[in-house]
Amino acid sequence: MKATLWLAAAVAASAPALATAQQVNLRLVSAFPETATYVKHMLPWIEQFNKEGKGVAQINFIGGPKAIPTFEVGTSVKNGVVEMAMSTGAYYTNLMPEADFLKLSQITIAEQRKNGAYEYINKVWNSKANLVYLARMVDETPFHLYLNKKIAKPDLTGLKIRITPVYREFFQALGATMIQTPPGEVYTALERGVVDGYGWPIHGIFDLKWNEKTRFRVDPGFYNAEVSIIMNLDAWKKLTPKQRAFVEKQALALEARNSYWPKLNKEETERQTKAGIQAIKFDAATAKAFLDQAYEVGWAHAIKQSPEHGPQLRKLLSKPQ
Ligand code: 173
Repeated sequence: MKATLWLAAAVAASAPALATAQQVNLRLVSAFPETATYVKHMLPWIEQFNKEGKGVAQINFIGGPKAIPTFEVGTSVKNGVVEMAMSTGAYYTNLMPEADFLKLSQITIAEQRKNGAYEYINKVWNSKANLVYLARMVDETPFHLYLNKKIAKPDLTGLKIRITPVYREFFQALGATMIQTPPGEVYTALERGVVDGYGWPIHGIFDLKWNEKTRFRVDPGFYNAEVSIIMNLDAWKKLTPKQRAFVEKQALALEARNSYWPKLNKEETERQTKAGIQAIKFDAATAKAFLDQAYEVGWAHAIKQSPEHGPQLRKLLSKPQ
């Protein structure tokens, strides 16, 4: 809370949200540390946004969790402390449980825009959290369980695992003891032996040097990592039609960069092998049961948390049968 208040004062002094009627300045924070792959991926997009948006709209990148702590980013955008953020829904489930459902999507954001999912997501994000869901900038990326102790089957009894809401129901079903931390605290938790492992996507474990403290990766991966740009709804409504069209165009341009992820994921898998991280692989039947269980517990929890939107989102986000 203190950090948020400090930032509120600092940003209020720095740049007014509405500079002129023609050009709007949008302050953006990242829920991920500044050394994360996601920030590296986003910065060239902001550069392009600002180059093409002269006289229309500009993004002012404020920084990462040092400015606003990871799990407070959603509230800060909801309340308009900043206009925009790059975050995953798991970090703002305090606003609405639906935030974390997007990890269960089995179709790409391009397909979600075609089948009505994107529109539905926006209805929920608008009405429940005062947010606009602008662009999904990470897609087609599985999560994995990384471990320092070997397991022979999907049983995490007696193991302490670092989680976020992404993994909670699944790892709990596998018997784990769980500790929630933001990304910025994973290294220390591993170093001190506070945890025996952690959940994270297939990419990015080198960004914060977790490879130094990681011995195993469990295959297969599960779900579909979601990282998106969200925006304060009031700030969105204040945009002129021209500004809105520009922001929408840039949102699509960011999503058009998503072909990057499958390529990176292949490289990162090889990099992990070279770094001595051993894959723990289950036989085909066990792997299938592992994946089925991940989605079953994920959707069961979603529908329990949101009887209104859970079933609809399940239909819209799942692979057509
Ligand atoms: O912190 C996390 O493990 C997490 O929830 C997440 C979600 C999407 C991308 C990367 C991490």
